[in-house]
Amino acid sequence: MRKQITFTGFLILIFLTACKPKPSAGNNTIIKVQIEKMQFSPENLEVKKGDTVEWQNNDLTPHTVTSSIFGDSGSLQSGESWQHIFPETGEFPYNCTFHPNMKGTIVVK
Ligand SMILES: [Cu+2]
Repeated sequence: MRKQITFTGFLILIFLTACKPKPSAGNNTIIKVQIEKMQFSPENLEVKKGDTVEWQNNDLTPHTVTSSIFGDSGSLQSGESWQHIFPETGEFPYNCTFHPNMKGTIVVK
């Protein structure tokens, strides 16, 4: 009898573990920044905590999305895109390493 209860408990535990939602830093909202004509558009973007920002390079030349705070996309070729999730509030400036005058800021509220 005791053995059976333990086995039932074991099955319940497996069931609960399988049903547990997977932890995720993001909230599945994606906001796009277009890279066009040597500019980030919009240059200043306000998003909510947990949002994902996706940069899309619509220029023919490669660009980067580079920040000392949140990371570096590496070289984005024409048509390529890069995503980053912003789990914390704050102001996050970035630029393009190939064109230092290309600048943008993500404000996370
Ligand atoms: Cu650039």
